[in-house]
Amino acid sequence: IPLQTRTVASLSPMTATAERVRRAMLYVPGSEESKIKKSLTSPADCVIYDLEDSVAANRKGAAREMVFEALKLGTESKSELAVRINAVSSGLAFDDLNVVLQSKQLQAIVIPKVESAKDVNFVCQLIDSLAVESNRDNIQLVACVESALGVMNLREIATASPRVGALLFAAEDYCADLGLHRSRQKMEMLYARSALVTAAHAFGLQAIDLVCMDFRNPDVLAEECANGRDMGFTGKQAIHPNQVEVIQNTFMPSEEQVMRAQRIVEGYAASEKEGKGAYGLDGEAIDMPVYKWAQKILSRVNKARTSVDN
Ligand code: 1VU
Repeated sequence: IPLQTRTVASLSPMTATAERVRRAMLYVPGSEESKIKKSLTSPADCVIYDLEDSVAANRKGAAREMVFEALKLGTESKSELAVRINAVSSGLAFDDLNVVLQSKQLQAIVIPKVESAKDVNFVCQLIDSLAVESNRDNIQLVACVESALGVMNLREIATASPRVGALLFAAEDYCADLGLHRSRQKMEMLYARSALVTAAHAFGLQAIDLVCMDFRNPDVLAEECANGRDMGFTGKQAIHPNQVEVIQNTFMPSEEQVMRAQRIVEGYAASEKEGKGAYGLDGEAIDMPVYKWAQKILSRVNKARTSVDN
């Protein structure tokens, strides 16, 4: 399917375990039936049924059951099906996992407030002992880093288990932890977001950016998406269905970039045949780092294409 003939937002994330596409990850409160229903037809790459902050304390038990049922209904969904459990430190995570790991459809667990490898290991051990056997190998982890300690321990979190597929930055709790005011410019989080992106790329993981809380303002969303993409994030969290398409389109190389990358790769191969490591294209020097950039762009698009074909 030629990429140019479809909008990038229509690409499906269903693909091999290690190659899941996660540009837009939409939270759906696990205790709200109408939103769960709406999520079943969402084009989001990943739907995250939330058992944590969007669920009131007195609805936790009901939410677990509702999410379990929602996962069953998601069989036909094109989205990756994930559940955000409560933090390991909350004492609620075992009860969450005890229910959702009985699902054959669950594809990812989002672990909030991860501060060290121990949090990841706790969840891995429960997957190994409680998950339905036929689904056990399919379950990936998204580790949410939302504190100063989590940022300090990024390496051990990223490498805690091969199940970890993505690191996710959560701005609200990070700002609360450090007593920061979240600004539109986001300078107060620059170090933490850069550190997370760097750790993710160093260990071959995806990097998921913060939530745009101003969910009725398309300008702020577009600005945030471009900022996150330019920093190296590969996707972004969403809290409202109307954020999904903008996020998906931003976290995909543009057609212009893809065409340039194709020309760079072709030109580089030709120049190498002539024994040259650098050549000029449209007045700009193309050398090995630019060639690697072009390869990365094409590889990202090919992964998305593969996911469409599957
Ligand atoms: O048209 P309908 O009535 O059928 O549907 C509404 C609404 O139910 C639905 N909708 C959603 N469906 C699925 N997932 C969602 N997240 C979601 N949000 C809304 O879309 C239709 C239009 O909705 P609306 O514009 O009237 O929006 P509401 O006022 O109903 O809801 C706004 C909020 C922000 C409350 C809602 O979008 C929401 O609950 N979002 C998720 C919040 C969440 O999960 N927070 C925790 C994760 S974020 C985090 O922890 C970092 C701070």
